Amino acid sequence: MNQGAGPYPRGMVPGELPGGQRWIEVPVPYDIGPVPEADLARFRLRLWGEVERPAELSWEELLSLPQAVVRADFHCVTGWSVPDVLWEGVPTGAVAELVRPRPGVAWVMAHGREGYTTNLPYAQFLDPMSLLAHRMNGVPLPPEHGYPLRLVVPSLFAWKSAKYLVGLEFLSELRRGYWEARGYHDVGDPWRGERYRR
Ligand SMILES: Nc1nc2c(c(=O)[nH]1)N[C@H]1C(S)=C(S)[C@@H](COP(=O)(O)O)O[C@H]1N2
Ligand SMILES: [Mo]
Repeated sequence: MNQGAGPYPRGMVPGELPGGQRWIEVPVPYDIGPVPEADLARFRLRLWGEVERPAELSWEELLSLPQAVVRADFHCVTGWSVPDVLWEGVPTGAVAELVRPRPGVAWVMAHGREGYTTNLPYAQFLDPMSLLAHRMNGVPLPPEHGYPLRLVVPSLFAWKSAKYLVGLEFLSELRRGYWEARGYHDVGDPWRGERYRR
């Protein structure tokens, strides 16, 4: 099962199902509110917090950053997993290079346009599979899956993949996002069964 090397099993072998999960074909949209309107001309991604160079990126500036393609299984804490989702966008490492997080950064808070937030460890934010996706399965992100931009962190449960992404806040101390404040796990590694806090 967990075939990752070292003390922290990554479990990123495609087609392997974490415990307690079952396969379904397409992701079920989950939202805390109505799908927010989006206007690319007015789009801004704010990058702030414990960073050397805070930034605010327009849509064009975002697209001018390095681009990557990731194929990964998508695991939802409610028990479904979708195999082989194709995501295209900016690798999170390119974002970090741009803003230069300070040495003490340990967490990232992702902000969605409708007010959704989720915290994740900086290490998982920086996972080579993590990206700021603007395309899903070969087309622009469908509205209900986060148009125009979403954070995608395949190494963690799907609630960490914030849709309608408008902000990334770099933190040295733990602060909890929407579901984490309601008892969900601060890390959320599906391969470790990190669903809720004890
Ligand atoms: N902005 C925003 N992002 C969000 C959510 C949300 O309500 N708002 N729900 C999360 C939850 S709980 C899950 S399981 C996944 C579901 O992704 P999907 O809607 O693309 O299937 O999105 C996550 N990202
Ligand atoms: Mo969820």
